[in-house]
Amino acid sequence: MERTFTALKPDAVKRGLIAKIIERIENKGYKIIGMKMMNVPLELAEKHYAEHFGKPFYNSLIEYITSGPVVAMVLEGDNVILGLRHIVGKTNPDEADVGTIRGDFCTTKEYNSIHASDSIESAEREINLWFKKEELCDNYKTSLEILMGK
Ligand code: 3AN
Repeated sequence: MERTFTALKPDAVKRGLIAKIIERIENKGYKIIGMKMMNVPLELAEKHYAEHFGKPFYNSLIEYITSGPVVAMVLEGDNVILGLRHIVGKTNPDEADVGTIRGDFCTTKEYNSIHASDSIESAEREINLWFKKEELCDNYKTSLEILMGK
């Protein structure tokens, strides 16, 4: 069972898209084991986007992610890292398929509504960066898990 980190970015929160986006995640069958709404401290933003340091869009990326609340989550599921990236769609919403979150809800790379970890290594790093172990609720079964005897 894999885990990934995802965050609904400030544009998604401000536009009232929290429920619509989470509905897609839950409909797919991914289990939410951590969730919090928070303003992102500058230090956390810089650590999260460390790989983009020095790129032309770095400063605006940091400014944007710290500009309003985000909804941070940890999800669990079979191949959830790759599966969630498919639901999220390509970085550029103009190229993201219709039916994906970015394809359906946004129009710019800068404000592309949602972040999702892109590899096992990133997922582990980002989960540990954003959540304390005790903030994760991995002690319950979903109805699907109960049905499947898991
Ligand atoms: P993704 O979020 O699809 O994994 P990354 O990791 O390449 O994409 O980029 C992280 C974030 O940086 C993107 N979600 C987007 O908000 C922003 N970003 C990436 N490329 C650009 C760009 N060329 N111009 C402006 N913002 C960008």
